[in-house]
Amino acid sequence: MVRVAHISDSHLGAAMFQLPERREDVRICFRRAVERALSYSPDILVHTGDLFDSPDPSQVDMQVAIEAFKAAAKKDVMVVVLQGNHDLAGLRRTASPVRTLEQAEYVVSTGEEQYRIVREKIDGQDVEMHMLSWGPKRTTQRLVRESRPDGDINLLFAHTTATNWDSLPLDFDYIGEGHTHVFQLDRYAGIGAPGSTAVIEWRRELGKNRTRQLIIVDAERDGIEFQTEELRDVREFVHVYGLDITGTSGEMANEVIKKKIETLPVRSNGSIVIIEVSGTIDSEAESAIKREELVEFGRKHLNALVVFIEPKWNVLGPRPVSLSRPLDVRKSVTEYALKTGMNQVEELVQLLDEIGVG
Ligand SMILES: [Mn+2]
Repeated sequence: MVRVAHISDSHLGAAMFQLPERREDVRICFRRAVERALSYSPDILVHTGDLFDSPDPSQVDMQVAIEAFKAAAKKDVMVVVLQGNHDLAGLRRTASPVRTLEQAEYVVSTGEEQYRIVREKIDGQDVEMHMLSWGPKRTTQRLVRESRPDGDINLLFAHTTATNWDSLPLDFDYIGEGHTHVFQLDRYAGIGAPGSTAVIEWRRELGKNRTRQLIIVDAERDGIEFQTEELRDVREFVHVYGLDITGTSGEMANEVIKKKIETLPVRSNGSIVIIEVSGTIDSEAESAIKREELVEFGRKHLNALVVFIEPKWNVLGPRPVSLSRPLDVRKSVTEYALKTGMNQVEELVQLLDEIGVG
């Protein structure tokens, strides 16, 4: 049996909302993910790219990666790391920090190439690993399409395959990819994406049914089995969505948001609170919304590290719209309605017909 532990997208160096605390959280999340992965005693630990948030990581982040992979080597775990779009500067024209780790023999990667095949004898089986780092979309798709594995156990690891899962080649026992930051696993097809090891960009990772997981793959000649373990962020996130301020005045909107903050549970110190506010208001109301004051109130009231109000509302109101044919009333009204995001355009046009304008 060959056991693979699959993680991805750690983005060491990333700091949400420019918070230094977050930079440290991301490191802790990565360390924990590797620790959890090693606790399953895998033969291979694969990180499918974006280990670093930038191609020029800090010394500290480099050291964090080195320590984690040294711990893996101590347990005789082979470490495979792909180069992601964040790890690479200008597509292989300059060295990737993953390449630096590879040259120091902490990890196995794709070197100067985008695609590389490595064969290993594990537990008496010929294991063929096809590794695919980040590259141009069409090249990536072609490399996936043309891959011809020929081992007892065949694995494809990609930062992204840039291919729909139902169009991926069937001759691999497991295809593991990264890049999406959200966990997804097709146990029957043998295709998985663990998601990131921390919350990096909350708009991608937070939300209903979105998780980040460690994927453990047990591959044998005659079949494959999976285990998963959720990788929870070390920081608590409170994510509020669906707060609607349609039709309120600015003052009322402030009240609505403040009330919502007051109903939120005060949790552990230092949580990150994100409140998405939606609806349609006029521009006067919008300019009366006191975002800074609300954020400050929320931070104190909830003992939060940060409160972020995401303005997802639409604004109605006077705005310059130039019309192509001002004398064509019907056309102008339709254009105006479309450009200002008015609802019920069709009804409006029908009404114009009925009253004989057009
Ligand atoms: Mn990424």
